[in-house]
Amino acid sequence: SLLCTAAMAVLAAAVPTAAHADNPIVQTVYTADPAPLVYNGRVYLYTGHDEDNSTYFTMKEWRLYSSADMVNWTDHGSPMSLATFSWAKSDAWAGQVVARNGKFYWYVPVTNRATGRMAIGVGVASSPTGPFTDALGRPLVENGEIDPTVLVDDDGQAYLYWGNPNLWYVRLNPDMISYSGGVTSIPLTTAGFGTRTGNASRPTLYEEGPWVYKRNGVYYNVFAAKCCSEFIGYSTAPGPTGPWTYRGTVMPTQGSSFTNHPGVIDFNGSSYFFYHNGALPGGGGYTRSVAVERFTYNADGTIPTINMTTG
Ligand code: FUB
Repeated sequence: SLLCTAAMAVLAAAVPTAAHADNPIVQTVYTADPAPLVYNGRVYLYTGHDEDNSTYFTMKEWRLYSSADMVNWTDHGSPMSLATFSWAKSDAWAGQVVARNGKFYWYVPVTNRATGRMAIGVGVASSPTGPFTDALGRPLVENGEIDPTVLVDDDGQAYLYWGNPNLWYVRLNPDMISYSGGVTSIPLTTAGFGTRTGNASRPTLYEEGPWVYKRNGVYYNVFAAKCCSEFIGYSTAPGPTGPWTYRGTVMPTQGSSFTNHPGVIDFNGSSYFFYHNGALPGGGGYTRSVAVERFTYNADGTIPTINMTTG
């Protein structure tokens, strides 16, 4: 398998700029939970923002970077924050943006002030760079769980998946901000999500951070496994709702962040795996940095083991 570190760019602060450097992609602030979107010949990289000197996931905004070549990156600042959602109290955690209907929908987990529980909100914009506004004025769905990912299938049916400690999905309507049918639990079987030992309440490796996509007819669910020295594992399925089969490790436990978080794209003929670690000075579990590795799928569609640029 080809594992090659893509040359990355240093990013200056708020002013769009372009320069050249290695991983981590962003070297001016701490970033986490990379969510790449390929749109109109560019990669848009949506991230969380860890505060300096943070001692928890005290995250108040999301940030955006983009590139046409995976080398030179533009800093687009913060197009969405907790303040976007009047009902959100805290915890601007891991989200994903999808393009549809000429709009861009940003699904994020935040704590609902009224209930104190994690809920999924939706930001919407007419440009990938925002500005994003609250599409609903309330959560799309709320069950105390986190980390939304969205797949729009070839037949137009969209699915929102999320969850920790469980894994859930709903079928989104074409408007992308409502859903039909109930909130459905995906069975966390060991065949589907691997075997975890030493934690009776969590028998499978699935922890959080699902990233669901379809490639060559195969549905992939790449996820953070086995807290709390997370590695990245993945499962595949013949359809969007399963049945899932655990396929093994994508990225071993490495680096100084005890979480990791996947984002996978194909762009300009290459495949890229985004993740986070603690590679910047002062970095660690609550001061993370997003990074990327170029990789090549095996001939049978399986994903090779991908190692971090260490940190
Ligand atoms: O960044 C806050 C949380 O940490 C995310 O929601 C999880 O995926 C983990 O990365």
